[in-house]
Amino acid sequence: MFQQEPPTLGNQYDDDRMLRSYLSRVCPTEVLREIEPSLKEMGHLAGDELYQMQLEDRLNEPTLTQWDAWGNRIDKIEVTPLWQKAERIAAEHGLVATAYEQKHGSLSRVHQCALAYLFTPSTDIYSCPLAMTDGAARTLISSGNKTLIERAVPHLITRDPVEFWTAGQWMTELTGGSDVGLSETIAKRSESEADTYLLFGRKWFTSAVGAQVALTLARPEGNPPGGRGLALFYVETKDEQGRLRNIEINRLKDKLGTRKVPTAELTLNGTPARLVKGTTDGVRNITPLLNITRLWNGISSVALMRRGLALAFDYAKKRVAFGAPLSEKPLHMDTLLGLRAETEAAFHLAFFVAELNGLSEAGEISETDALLLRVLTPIMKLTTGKQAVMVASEVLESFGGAGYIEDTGLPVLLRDSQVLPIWEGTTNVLSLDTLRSLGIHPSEESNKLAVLTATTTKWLESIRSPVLVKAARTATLALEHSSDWLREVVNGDPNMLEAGARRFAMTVGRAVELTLLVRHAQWSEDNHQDGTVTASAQRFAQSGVDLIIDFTNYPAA
Ligand code: MFK
Repeated sequence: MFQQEPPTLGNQYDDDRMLRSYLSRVCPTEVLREIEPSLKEMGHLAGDELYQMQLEDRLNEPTLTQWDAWGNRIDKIEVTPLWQKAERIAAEHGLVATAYEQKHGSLSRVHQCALAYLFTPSTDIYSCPLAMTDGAARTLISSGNKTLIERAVPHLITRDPVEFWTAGQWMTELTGGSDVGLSETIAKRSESEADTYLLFGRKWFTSAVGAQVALTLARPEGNPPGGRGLALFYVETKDEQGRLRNIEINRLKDKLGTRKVPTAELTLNGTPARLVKGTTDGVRNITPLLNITRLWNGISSVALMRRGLALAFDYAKKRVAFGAPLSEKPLHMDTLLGLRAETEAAFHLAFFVAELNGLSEAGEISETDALLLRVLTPIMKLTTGKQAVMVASEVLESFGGAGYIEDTGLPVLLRDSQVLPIWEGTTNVLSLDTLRSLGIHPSEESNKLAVLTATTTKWLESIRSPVLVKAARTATLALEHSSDWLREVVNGDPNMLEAGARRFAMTVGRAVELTLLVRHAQWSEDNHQDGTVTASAQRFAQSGVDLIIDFTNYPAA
């Protein structure tokens, strides 16, 4: 009787031409030689032991036990076996630490992101607590708060699983996940403990609630409304006996995806907390955390896209229909190659933002690159998040009915991808952040976009291959159109500017992705006689780069 062979995974580093080719361009030979063993090891774990465990762990979910047998409120969260293992592996393999040990200067961040990219698809969004841990370490370091840096950072960046702490990020309240300035949590000075505040309020969406510490926002009594009236606080969630410090976990969220992540609603009932940096400007002070988690979001997007493709390409070799394996069917392969082009484009943007973070953290960033980092972070997050959902949906379809069946382990790819455009700033909120990062005000024309286009023009100077020259032209025209649109609307009807912000940000995102892809394709042709990236660039250039619509008036609903 017929038996279908399932898709399988090999070493996820060895099998990933895209990652290896990228690293061999950006890393000096010596650096690549030093980091490769760690990547091979993670690639092996991700394709073998962790992947098998992930399939076995499929039906497990975190549990919340609110009361013990004797009526004591305990609010104990237990995560699944996969997550327990993921925490240990993450610490030992330096999933956060690598970026802080700075063994390879600015490339340490690229190394860490490559590890995260390999680890993420086999650990059911354990990247969420890691992202927040990384973001909390970066935020505390940049706050200059010596006491908190000495107290917490060594735990957040250690490789010792016993000493390792994860961090939460408690921002969202019932008033809103986007308009954080509306937060209602109040901070009262403690009368008994110096330098301590007590927090009272309700946090409506706190991811990975098992963390030992959290960064959160609250309004010190008497402060004005809005984001400026909030302050950034550091919380240690448990006391020496392991009891929550005046925190009640009301319930776990019943989410579409990320089901392994214990996301909870909390009541803070006098939770002790310390100021991280001043008594105001909490929103501004928490932005280093947001920018790091947005980087992780982009890396997770490309990681899930790549996992889907690894399974789909493998399956295409094994699945026979209408007389031949799917891998010999032009239409099936054309579909997969389209997804590969999207993935490759997204990959280069996400890792370029990782490079910029690395330069910043190593203290080597130029003024231009610092500007690019600020502008491209929201653009990268919003562009790759959308691509991840599209690619995951198509990957499921490429399996036919099997892609819709839970115990293949495929549907989770789509469910988990769907969170990527939502959390850490929705597409629309990040489109507006893009305008904010460009310094756009109705009366003031920004030249920051010109800095970006000057940079992409420079990257494209050395393109010679005729196919790539044509693709580069598409990117350049899209960026020119973006600049023209912005110039046109910036001094006109503010509704036009806001209404077009998503199309503008997505166009810049896709155009920069194409530029980076073209640059890498030329390098691949020159150094490896490899035309695969060129094929992706050619295809991506014709897959909708310029999304701007030139309305003459603000369109009525
Ligand atoms: C898989 C990996 C991912 C892991 C995810 C972990 C799970 C976490 C689950 C969550 O979703 S946690 C919640 C995530 N929430 C958000 O991301 C909030 C989305 N909303 C925004 O980003 C809004 O734009 C924002 C809250 C920042 C707007 O608030 P305000 O009060 O209107 O801020 P305002 O006045 O625009 O900005 C305050 C200051 O911060 C300004 O600087 P100045 O004070 O100097 O003028 C801004 O320029 C600055 N700022 C804002 N965003 C910035 C920034 N600076 C740098 N980078 C940014 N991104």
